[in-house]
Amino acid sequence: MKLIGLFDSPFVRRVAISMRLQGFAFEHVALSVFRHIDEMRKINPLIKVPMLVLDNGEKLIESSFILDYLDGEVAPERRLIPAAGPARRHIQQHCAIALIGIEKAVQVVYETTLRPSEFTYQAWVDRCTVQMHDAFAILEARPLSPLLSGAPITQADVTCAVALRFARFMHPAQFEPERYPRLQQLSAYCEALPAFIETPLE
Ligand SMILES: N[C@@H](CCC(=O)N[C@@H](CS)C(=O)NCC(=O)O)C(=O)O
Repeated sequence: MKLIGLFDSPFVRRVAISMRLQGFAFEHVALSVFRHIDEMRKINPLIKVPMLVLDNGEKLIESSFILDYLDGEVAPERRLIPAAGPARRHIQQHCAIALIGIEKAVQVVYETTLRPSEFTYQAWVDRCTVQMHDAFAILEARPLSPLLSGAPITQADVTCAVALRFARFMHPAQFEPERYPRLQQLSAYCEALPAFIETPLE
């Protein structure tokens, strides 16, 4: 399989980390949606990452659907989201909130770096920044992840840790060390795992 996209994309990074955790071999095709547009368009005319190209040539987009496909390819105990039941809903909703944190962090980056500075719409930046923090605050208010007391890792852990790492990296002034202590603890634990270390954001 080939995974298209850079690890500075949290959507790509969570797929790559999940693949490593689940033992999938893949070739990483490190193309940027901004710097390699022509090459990217040949592979994915939508110029979005991640894309997973299966060995039969089938192309999958949208990180949540890619992860769902991968979960379907492993034994039940290796799934990162269970196939059914309350735990599935809980983990999916946890991921959904973390993905909003990511999406808002990305929107601030796009608004402040892709537009000429005189066209930055500060009210939108402020709104997205508040929404980003609201998402992390909701996650922070939830119980500490069972991963930290020895439970198997889930997609909620992966996506939460990837989200916090990305948001902190992109917006360091927004994330003083004492903010979101539970999430920081989860992030520190996850970022020390081989699957995370082998998938560096920078
Ligand atoms: N919901 C999508 C989001 C993917 C996404 O927005 N990726 C960004 C990179 S972080 C991208 O492709 N940006 C290029 C663009 O939006 O034109 C997913 O989870 O895969």
